[in-house]
Amino acid sequence: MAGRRGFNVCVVGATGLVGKEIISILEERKFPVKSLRLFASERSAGEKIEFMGEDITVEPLEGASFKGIEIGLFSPGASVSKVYAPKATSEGCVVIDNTSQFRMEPDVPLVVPEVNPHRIADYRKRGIIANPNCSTIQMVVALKPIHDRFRIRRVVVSTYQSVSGAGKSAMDELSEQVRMLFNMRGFECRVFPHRIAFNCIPHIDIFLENRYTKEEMKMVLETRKIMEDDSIRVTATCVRVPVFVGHSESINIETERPVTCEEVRKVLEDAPGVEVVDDPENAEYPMPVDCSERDEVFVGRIRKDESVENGINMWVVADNLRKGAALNAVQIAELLIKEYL
Ligand code: NAP
Ligand code: 3JM
Repeated sequence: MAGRRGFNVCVVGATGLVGKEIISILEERKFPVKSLRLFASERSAGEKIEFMGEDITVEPLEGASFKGIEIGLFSPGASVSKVYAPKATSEGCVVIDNTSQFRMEPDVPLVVPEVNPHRIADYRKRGIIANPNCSTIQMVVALKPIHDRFRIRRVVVSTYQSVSGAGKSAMDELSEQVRMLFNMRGFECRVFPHRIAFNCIPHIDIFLENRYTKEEMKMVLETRKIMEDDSIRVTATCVRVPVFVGHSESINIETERPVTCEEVRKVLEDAPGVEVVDDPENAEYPMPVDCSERDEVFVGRIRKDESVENGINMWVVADNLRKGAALNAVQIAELLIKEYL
């Protein structure tokens, strides 16, 4: 790799679902990588991961130096980012962090390139740019163009989140439970608090004092920060469903200005990063099986909420590992190098 033009990059959490997706998206989008270092826990140190035809050895994060690394793409979990993101920035590396650790800190920008790319400039404050939660990202990509045109007052969202959002061990747990159930054998619940196979669990992340989960409050607080509008009222119910990849959301919107489905459809058809799939007569609407391994946020089932004056219902699906995490982070890195580095 020596001699190639580009940036010295590292991926922290490189062996995880998000980290692996980041590595393949860097390659796929031809991100200008001069050198790539991969970090994970002691458990996977020494493993090899291929990048641009070369095997790169995974290094342990503990004790690592970030000197000379210009961009760090982090997804090792919040408690690990809490310690290692500040270490990396103190050694001159700009961190794009996928965890919830820094998202709500006022001096850390929280960025979705289709919505608030100008905020990337604030990376100078702490050296960190936060990537929002997967469910928030796909929702705001669809909400922003509607808000700009019709002013959103209130959003009621219910999510149907795939198990890949909870990491590789969660995907293994769903596969194993399905296998065990078909073989009439017993199984343990290690990642989820209940059986996830053929079930729905209305509990993602921890419960808070207000009886909402932390995942639900991420959607409320992050949406307001990204849209730069604290007047938008948001309420969420987040549910884990037995789908491997792809988060779905039922979104109800109330707007200040009068709105029709045709107008919403047109606004969304013209919006960056959105694809409208809405042909109910032919049974066409977005579904996780069709939207995984795709980059766009898919919107369908657009219809008037007939119970209020200016209301719209819609169904939004995206690949949570791509637009919900790795792709959004790489898009931020692309803008960072184009505009600022
Ligand atoms: P995963 O498949 O479980 O992978 C976790 C990764 O973190 C692995 O590479 C793991 O290394 C590494 N890791 C764990 N503990 C570590 C430590 N002490 N030091 C160094 N590396 C460590 O999980 P994932 O799906 O990739 O998600 C990882 C994190 O990304 C989540 O916890 C979450 O904070 C964030 N995330 C964000 C979004 C989003 O919407 N932005 C979506 C999904 C996840 P080993 O393989 O060595 O254990
Ligand atoms: C920890 O589907 C999910 O569970 C959401 C993704 C996720 C996050 C996140 O991005 O908020 C999984 C595990 C976190 C976190 O708090 O960083």
